[in-house]
Amino acid sequence: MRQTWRWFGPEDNVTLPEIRQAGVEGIVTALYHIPPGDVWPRDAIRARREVIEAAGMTWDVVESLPVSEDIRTGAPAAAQHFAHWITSLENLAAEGIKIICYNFMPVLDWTRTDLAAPMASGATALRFDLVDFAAFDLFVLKREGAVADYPNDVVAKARERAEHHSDADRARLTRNILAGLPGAVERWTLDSLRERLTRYAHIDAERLRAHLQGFVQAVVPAAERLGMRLCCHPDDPPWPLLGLPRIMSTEADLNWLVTTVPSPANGVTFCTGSLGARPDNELAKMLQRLGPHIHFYHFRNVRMEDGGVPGSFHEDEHFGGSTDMVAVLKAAVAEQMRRQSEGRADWNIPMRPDHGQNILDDHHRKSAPGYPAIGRLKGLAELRGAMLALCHEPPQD
Ligand SMILES: [Mn+2]
Repeated sequence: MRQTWRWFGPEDNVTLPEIRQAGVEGIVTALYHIPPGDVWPRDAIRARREVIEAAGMTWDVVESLPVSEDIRTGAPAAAQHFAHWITSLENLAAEGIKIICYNFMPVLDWTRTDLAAPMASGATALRFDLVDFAAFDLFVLKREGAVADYPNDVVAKARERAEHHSDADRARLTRNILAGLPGAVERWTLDSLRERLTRYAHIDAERLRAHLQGFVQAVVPAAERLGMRLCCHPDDPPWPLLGLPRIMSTEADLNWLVTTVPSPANGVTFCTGSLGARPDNELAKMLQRLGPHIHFYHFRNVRMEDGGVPGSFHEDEHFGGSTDMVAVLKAAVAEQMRRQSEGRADWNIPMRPDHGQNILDDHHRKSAPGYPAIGRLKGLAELRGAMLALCHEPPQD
């Protein structure tokens, strides 16, 4: 597997020379300043590629080429945005970038209630507390009908917690949850979130799936012609939130995607962190079965705290948590060997350590939530050791 690392561009406090020192081969990045729906110009792609190559690495994966809310909601602008997305693919392919990660999560990209939950070791980690989330939904956002989305005991606990919330508690919880919205958190208010939610008032899972199907039908033929591999990232966390449908949460969901438009260009990002928050996702077995359709790995481990769907969880160390990471890596190595034996050109699937806990100097350095330098370096180093051991062939004597 090819060892890659997510870089948020020139604004990222973790620099390219530092990433190179972590033993990274390839970079995963995006042109974050271009709004969803707009074309990525070829000269901007080239400039970014050249910065990465000057630092001794290659731009291996785009994460993400954003899918606009107009596409997800089936708004009139969707057809034009399909065309723009395809033009961006053409420009990326012309610069030699062939693996494109995207997601189809309505409104929220990812959701946590605590961005620095203390761990027993002294590390801090991202955490999702279902009671806190319900307290936000029911008593801060005050979403209509929200009470039906939570078990009775969760509603009771959320009510009790909300009664003891100070203004500062409510503000912190709101900020943490809004951090998963695309763009700067300062842009978002409860009213703008409510406005976004109303756009989905008549969109259920079936309707959203139809919009995803329309999207892949439009873009996959272009990607195939360009020799590219598209990979949809699963939902994080993998269940509906705030009444919004989510359709990339389970093995059945991922299978539906890859079979609805069968093509080597229509695949998935196998994110063990997102998928691992559900006990019914058996990751190593899922990887074996979905193997031929996986174009990108995110290796991360979560600890399910109650095993519920929805439930509470936190981001554990890469070899801690509820997922048997060695079993996952064994399955990934088997898929690599299978592709090599078939003569597939795409056997060297890029992987990246997806998130890390804040450890050591991470506590003093501002980085994107979940993306500290040292916590990820530790994760990558552990994953690299395990991958090398699993691929090692003893010398013949
Ligand atoms: Mn991921």
